[in-house]
Amino acid sequence: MSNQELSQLFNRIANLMEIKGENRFKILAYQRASDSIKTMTEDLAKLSQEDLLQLPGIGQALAEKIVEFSQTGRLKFLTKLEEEVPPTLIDLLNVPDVGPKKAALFWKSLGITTLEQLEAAAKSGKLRDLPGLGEKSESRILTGLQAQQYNRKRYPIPEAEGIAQDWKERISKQKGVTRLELAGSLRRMRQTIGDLDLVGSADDQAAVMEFFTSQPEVADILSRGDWKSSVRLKSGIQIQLWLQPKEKFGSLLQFVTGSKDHNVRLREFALKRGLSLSERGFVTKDLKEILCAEEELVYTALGLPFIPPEMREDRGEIEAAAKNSLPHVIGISDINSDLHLHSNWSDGKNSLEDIAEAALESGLKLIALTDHTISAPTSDPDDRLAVEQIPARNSSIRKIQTQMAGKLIILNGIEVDILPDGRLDFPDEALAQFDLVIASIHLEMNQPADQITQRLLSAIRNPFIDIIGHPSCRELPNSNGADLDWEVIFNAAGENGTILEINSNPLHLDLDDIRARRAAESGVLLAVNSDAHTLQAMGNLKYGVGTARRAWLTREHVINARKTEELINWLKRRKATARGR
Ligand code: DGT
Ligand code: CA
Repeated sequence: MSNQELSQLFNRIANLMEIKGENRFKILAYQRASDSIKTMTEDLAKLSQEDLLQLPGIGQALAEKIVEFSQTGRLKFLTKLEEEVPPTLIDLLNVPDVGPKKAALFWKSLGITTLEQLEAAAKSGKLRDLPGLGEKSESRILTGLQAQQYNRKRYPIPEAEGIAQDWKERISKQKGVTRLELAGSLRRMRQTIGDLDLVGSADDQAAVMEFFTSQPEVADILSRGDWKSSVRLKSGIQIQLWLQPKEKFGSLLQFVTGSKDHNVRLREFALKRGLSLSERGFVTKDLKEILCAEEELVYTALGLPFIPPEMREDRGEIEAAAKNSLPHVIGISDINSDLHLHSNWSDGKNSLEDIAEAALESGLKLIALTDHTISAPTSDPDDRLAVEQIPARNSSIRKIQTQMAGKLIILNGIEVDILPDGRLDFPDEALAQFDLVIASIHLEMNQPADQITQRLLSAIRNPFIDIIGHPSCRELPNSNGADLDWEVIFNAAGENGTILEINSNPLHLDLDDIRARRAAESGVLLAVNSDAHTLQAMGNLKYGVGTARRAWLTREHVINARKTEELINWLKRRKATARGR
């Protein structure tokens, strides 16, 4: 138990007491304690009750609670309070214009306990007639709620995936659970994840829901029912669990995988064919049910081929499926090369040997070792490769190429920096000796659109450059990256035959799905690379593949999903052109 946790706990108590309408002085005592604990330097968990009493603002009642919480991890007083006041009401206090009094009013007069219910009430005009409110106040609350939703934290895929897998395993082990799958944005491999969705089938749904909502990590139960429950964990992330009998599991999985827009379009498509579609199955015009135990059957019933989850964003996939012209998107097993890897010759953690072994083990046929050059902003200057070190690195690479001959093709590559003025930090003569050259921007990403577009264009037009690494330089979940004129970039990359990367680092996923699709439509060739600096990060390729699938890319569009001979011939032709200039 940290002081921070304790401070939050007292703040929570004060808020709940205020909503309940408790004595003002009692509330103030908790509020003050919460504030002062935040700034205390000694660890309160380690102090005895006597020592605690010496601290400013800590009286008998508070000292006892600190001791109880540090010894048991629980507080009976809070548990009781949470039975009296639904704890989800605290969320309402973050909405502009809503304080404890209004939260209490919404709860007591309209039965509102969650943000979702508050939004629904505001939308249907139910708040304006309450005492002390009005149309203006209602509209401010609605705007505030919508802004808040927009800002709600989103999680990088691996973090969300780790938590979801853990819960999937736990719930799967419960008695009578016959199916359990991850759905929602995680299954669609959206670039960031808002909340987690699990779907399943179980003999005793109520028992599984009881298990789900009573896990120790659960901070709040947002809703609870036999077929859908929603919780928020202490870490802040929310999880929804949806259950249906196994004969309806396919419909449920399809529905919860989403996206919402895809579902809306699919329902319209079904209606035109006389079928009403829901998460429970289809109903025909003469009220007969069609149940789908498997997800494929939902699409089959509509005369459609299966649509991969990553494509379900209402970006033309249903229309394409209806015409039987859905592209055959790439899968992870199509990726036979990784063209962006860092070793300990720059800021990577591993030796060339270890990387080669790991690549071989993961089934890759070809890798390019692409260490950073001198200007890359790694923390340590020793982590950058200078021109003078190239001969020594070349001979190390030759050694490993010989060792791996016949098993793994190893290309001697480099990742150069595109400097703020558009020049590269290695001269063309130095670049000419490499099998493969990536150029990337790492510094001064905030230049005006014109300038940074020109900067990237100079690299795209340089025949010694084969690939542009992480073209937008964005950092998820928040930054959008450089302000580039994308159409100009795509046209230039297409004309010059320069490859644009889909960087698979889950904090980049750059190009993103929409840009990658647009690039491919403009005739640009792409490469899905890991940009790994550790052996573990070599496994990130699956996230880049997820983005490529969301971008509707086929093997034709992705150079490292084509045969290795094709890749090598492509590079040979490019080098010949560069030398001929
Ligand atoms: P997220 O959580 O923001 O990353 O995105 P999703 O796609 O996981 O969305 P979420 O969690 O709000 O809902 C999960 C799925 O449930 C969604 O992908 C489709 C389905 N769904 C939710 N609400 C609706 C709705 O109003 N209509 C339809 N047709 N489907 C919905
Ligand atoms: Ca979700």
